[in-house]
Amino acid sequence: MEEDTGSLPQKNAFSEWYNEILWRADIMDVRYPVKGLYVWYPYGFGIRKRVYGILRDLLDRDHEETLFPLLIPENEFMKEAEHIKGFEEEVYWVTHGGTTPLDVKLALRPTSETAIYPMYALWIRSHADLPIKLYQIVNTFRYETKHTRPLIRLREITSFKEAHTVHATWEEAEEQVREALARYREFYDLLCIPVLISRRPDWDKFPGADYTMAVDTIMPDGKTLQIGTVHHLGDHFSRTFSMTYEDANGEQQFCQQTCYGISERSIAALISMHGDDAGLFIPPAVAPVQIIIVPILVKKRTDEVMAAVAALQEELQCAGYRVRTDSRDMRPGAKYYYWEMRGVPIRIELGPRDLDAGTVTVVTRRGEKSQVMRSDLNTSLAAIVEGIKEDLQRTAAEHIKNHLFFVDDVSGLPDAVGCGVAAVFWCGDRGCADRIEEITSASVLGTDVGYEGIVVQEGDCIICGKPHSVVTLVGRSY
Ligand code: 5CA
Ligand code: ZN
Repeated sequence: MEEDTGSLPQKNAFSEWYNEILWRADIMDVRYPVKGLYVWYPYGFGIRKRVYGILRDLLDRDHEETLFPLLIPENEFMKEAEHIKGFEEEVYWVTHGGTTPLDVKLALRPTSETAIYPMYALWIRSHADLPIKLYQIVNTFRYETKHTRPLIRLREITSFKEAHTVHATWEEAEEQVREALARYREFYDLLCIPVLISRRPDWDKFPGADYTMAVDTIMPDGKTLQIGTVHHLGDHFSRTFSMTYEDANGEQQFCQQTCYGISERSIAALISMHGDDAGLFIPPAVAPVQIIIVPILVKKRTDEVMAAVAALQEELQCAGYRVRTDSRDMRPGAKYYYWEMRGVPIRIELGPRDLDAGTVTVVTRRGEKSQVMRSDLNTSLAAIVEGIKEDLQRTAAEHIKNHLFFVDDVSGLPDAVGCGVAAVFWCGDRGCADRIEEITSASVLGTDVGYEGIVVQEGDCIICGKPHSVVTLVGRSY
């Protein structure tokens, strides 16, 4: 790993901060010699492991995990017209096996509809086989032409969680969309990341979907990041892949489907939302190291302190914490700096003075310091962990509140969108949306907005004045 030299740019220079923290905090090495492909450092992968552990737990309640092949034959990939059109510029093709040209070209999956649905067609016979709710966590490939960025816009998405469900009726699929959104909300709650949910305009929906619901958050620079999507696929794919079931009356019906995905953008959001000028701040639930113990050593009493530190580490481990001791031969201050950069939520210092007083010194990543009786440590730590979670949630909620503006006059639109996200009334007309996008150089993100701060109501379209227009979000997005 790299030597720490110089300091982290301030977080308000977000783009520089983001690029630097990725290597300073051992998340990603961006020097891999293929554009859009990056390498996880083990520490970053440790965060990923816990974040995806939470996602798995949430889905495993009523989904099953599976694994489909990476390669998709051209003939399957080319079946669904809209889907092809949406992805044709982004697909990597495998054309040769060694020096032999392949009879059928193979696509590296950009997403797995066309890998999974031909198999679903074989599996589904009757209504008794439904619903199906499967997911996989895999790598997918997209030849992105927009500016690539680690964790945000990748050409190999390493951590693509995609769920694919099949239902008997359109309404049941719609219910699944709602459930998936609720599950995503729960996921991001656990990561202390507030989200804005909205229905993407028709021209921005997933290729082959009836409609797309998107989960966005607001990054430190006020730009939005789409950190999840849930698509109602209707029967678009089931018609092309002949996915039918026999209903209770013995008639063949087309299946109704949904799919929904989350990528390592969830980790980009985690890093960006909670980090500060000193580095990362990882919520305890997903921190690879939750507690770092730093022994304060004074020559004469080194052995005594080290013995107490070993006992403490053992005790905390037994209590279920992910804990490490930093016994490197370095100044304590340098160790503090090191672990703050990596976002460890709790530091415990233990030195001769603590020994004498029967205490330890607990310092949160926010810098709150307390002297805790060794005998009360377990109870105190539980409260401190809870306090950290609340702190992160509160700070993140503030951030969203401070970057979301109600705008009812066109003249206020550019400024609002320059700082964050604007909520405006929009009639649903494409021409008015184009005008909004022209004025702001931003995008209409969507309607049917789900965010507690927005009491959805009707008003006059900000462009044409048409009454009974609905709230829509406008923002610059990554
Ligand atoms: N098949 C559907 C649902 S699984 C699908 O592919 N939807 S998607 O295209 O919207 O992708 C799902 C999520 O993956 C997006 O919401 C976004 O958060 C993330 N994502 C999409 N493209 C990239 C990319 N190039 N790099 C990182 N994350 C991405
Ligand atoms: Zn209008």
